[in-house]
Formats: sequence, structure tokens, C-alpha cells
Amino acid sequence: MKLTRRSLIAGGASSAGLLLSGCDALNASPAFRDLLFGAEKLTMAGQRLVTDRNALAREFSAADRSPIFRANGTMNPGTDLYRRLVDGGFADYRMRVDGLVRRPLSLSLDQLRRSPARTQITRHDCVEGWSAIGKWTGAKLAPLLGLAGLMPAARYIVFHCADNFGGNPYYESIDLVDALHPQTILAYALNDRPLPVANGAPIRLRVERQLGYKHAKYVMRIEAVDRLDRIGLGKGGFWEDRAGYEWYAGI
Ligand SMILES: Nc1nc2c(c(=O)[nH]1)N[C@H]1C(S)=C(S)[C@@H](COP(=O)(O)O)O[C@H]1N2
Ligand SMILES: [Mo]
Repeated sequence: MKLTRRSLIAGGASSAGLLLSGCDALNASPAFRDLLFGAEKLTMAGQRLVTDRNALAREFSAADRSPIFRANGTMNPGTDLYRRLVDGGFADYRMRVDGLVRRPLSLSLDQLRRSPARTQITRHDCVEGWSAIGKWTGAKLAPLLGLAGLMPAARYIVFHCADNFGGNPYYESIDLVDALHPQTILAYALNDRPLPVANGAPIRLRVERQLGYKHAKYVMRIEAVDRLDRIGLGKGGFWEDRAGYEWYAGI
């Protein structure tokens, strides 16, 4: 049997789908859904021709926020290691930064919270056809990569996650244009509260110019690499490897 995204997500997403979000009217619009699915098909080259990849994603006002920011995919990694981290209030959490860097790092949540931060209210668009607007606060990725010192050969940043989805570790990757983008943050807060477990506690990526599946939750390790074909099954991300999703999912 071909492993499909729908078979993997089983009941989780449908029950979450019962929650009302501020984007329900938007979600119901066929034109909007076509736009989301169509956006995934755009190649990076095509995207480059029509948009400036350094431009900011649209930001919203506090009043635009969805009443509930739904969760999707893994809602709790459920491993022994993760359970211990939750029980300890993430005091023992360390985010490793390694690979093609001069100074590998091991950062506590406190260190990440003290790093240069950004807060942004943005719209999250999932290929499954829903959107939600939330307020995210997190450490800007660019200064952390600066601290680690990217080697000249580094071309991509890989995010290794704590969850096994359908038995395989979730991972994602982005290029340096997105890694250094001002809105690319390692978020530790959603709507002024510590990031909930369902949304990727203690740290999840926000890469606002791309679709939802690129926003790795439960980030444990960040690796700078020169090529993606030796990571996972070779296509740069969990869904890219399993469901043929585009690696570059620009919106
Ligand atoms: N580690 C991990 N990251 C993940 C996923 C996942 O299952 N595991 N799902 C992705 C998908 S498809 C979406 S739409 C968003 C959902 O984020 P949310 O749970 O905060 O809504 O997380 C993305 N990042
Ligand atoms: Mo998604």
C-alpha cells in the first residue's frame, strides 16, 4: 500500500477540524483552496521570477487572530525522551546547531529566549486546505547561524524534530535565502503564551513565506549541510520524501 498523508493522519486532523478558526470563510472558498494547492506546484525558479524572496510575508493585527490556532500532524511526539522534557518544564531541552558550522552550539530554552527575537502575526496556510492567523514570538534564526558560524559550503539548513510520524522522524529543510529571512524564527510563544505541545513545544520553525508543512515543530537539532540527498530519503523533507510535496513551497 502506498503510504499516503491521509492514511497517516488518521483521525487527528478531522477532530481538530471541528474547531472553528477565524479563517473558516476563507477555507470554504474553492478559489482560495485552489490557490493553496496551486502555490505548492510553483517551482522555485518560477517563484523567483515573479516574487522577491526577501519580501516580508503579510502581517496582521491582533484582532485578526484566529480564536483557536488548530494543530495538525503530530500533536504530541509521545516518546520517553519528549515526555521527560515536558515533565521537567523543558529545563533539560537543548537545541543543537551543528553540521557545516565553525562553532557547534547546544542552546537551552533560556538561551533561545534571550537571543534576538521577533514577534509577528501571520497566516499559516496548510496544503490540506485550512489557514489560521496567530501571533508568534521566537529567536531569529539568522543571528543564531551567525553565532555558530556557517562554513562557506553550507547551502541548506535542516531541522530535525522530536516526533516520529508514522514511525519515521519528521524533518524539514530550507535554503539560506529563507534561513536568513527576517521573519524566519524559532518560535517559543504562540499568542503570548509558551508554545503548546500540540503546536510544537518548546521550539518550532516559522518560515512565513512557505506552506505549513515546512514549519517544523519539536525542533531538536539544526544542521547546516551542502546537499540534501543524504538527509532522510533525499528530497529534503518528510512529506517531500513520502507524498511528493514540493521542497520549495513558496506562498
Ligand atoms: N515535527 C513536525 N512538524 C510539523 C508537522 C508534523 O507532523 N511534525 N506537521 C506540519 C504541518 S503539515 C503543518 S500544517 C504544521 C501544523 O502546525 P500546527 O500544529 O501548529 O497547526 O506543522 C508542520 N510541522
Ligand atoms: Mo500542513
